Amino acid sequence: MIRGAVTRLIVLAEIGALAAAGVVSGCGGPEQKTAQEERPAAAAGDTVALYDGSRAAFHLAGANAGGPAERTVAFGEAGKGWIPVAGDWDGDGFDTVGAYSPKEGTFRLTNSATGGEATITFAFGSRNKGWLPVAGDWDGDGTDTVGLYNPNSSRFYLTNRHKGPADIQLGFGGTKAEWIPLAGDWDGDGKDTIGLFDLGSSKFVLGNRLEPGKAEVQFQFGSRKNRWTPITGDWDGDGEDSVGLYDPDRGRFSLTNRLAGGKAQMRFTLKVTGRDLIPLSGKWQQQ
Ligand SMILES: [Ca+2]
Ligand SMILES: [Ca+2]
Ligand SMILES: [Ca+2]
Ligand SMILES: [Ca+2]
Repeated sequence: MIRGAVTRLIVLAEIGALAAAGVVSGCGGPEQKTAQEERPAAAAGDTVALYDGSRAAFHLAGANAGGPAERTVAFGEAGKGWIPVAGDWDGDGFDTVGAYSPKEGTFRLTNSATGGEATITFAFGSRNKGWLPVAGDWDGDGTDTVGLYNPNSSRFYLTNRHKGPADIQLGFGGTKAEWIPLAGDWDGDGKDTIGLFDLGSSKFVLGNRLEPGKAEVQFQFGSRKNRWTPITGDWDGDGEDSVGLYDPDRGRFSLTNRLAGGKAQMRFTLKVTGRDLIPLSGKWQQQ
């Protein structure tokens, strides 16, 4: 499931705190791994993707490991400034893509793993106000829906249907930081909630209830110098979402399975060419 809504405005640099470790592996056992075994296994949980808005192309990773994208899905129109989203819009267990046009205030979503025409289109939010999309299963019914975050008021507007108006509204985080909105199931109770990432401090601030108030989980992951782009997902498939960062200069993802600071557990580059790539994540249907 997705969730890191992201803007092109985000300029990012480098995390000094992350060690040069790739996927964490156990201590070396006696057996030698064959080349076959060393290939990344099909992912148990969510994997990353990169959206190229100039080509309206979503490049989906088959595993959270270095290499080329497993599949490229064409969806939407190129060069429109759309922001990508992903979610399980029909509750079949797999995430598919979508996009939000801040200019039009319109979501376009597809249930097809191969993209194509939008299955669901609806207006939501204010036009031209710079609102940012999120997606999640707010009511825990197994189907993801969308939401919007207004950076000017630090307010979320979430809907449980594939249309507006919002069923849930809440203020979260205040307006003093450069927040990027997030969503995920941080506590594994089957319901997604919201969170924020502060670009200026590389701090994640997450809530487990869709109510205004104090964040239950706060931690710094990555370096405050970097301004990398946040993403969220259940990388290990244990039912709880955690976070990650994307470094657009090096095209590198740094993911963790914990809601805490420290070293990334997975660090890899998804080999995709293109400029202004926006990261996202989901449980993609394997080919
Ligand atoms: Ca689906
Ligand atoms: Ca739902
Ligand atoms: Ca939850
Ligand atoms: Ca997890």
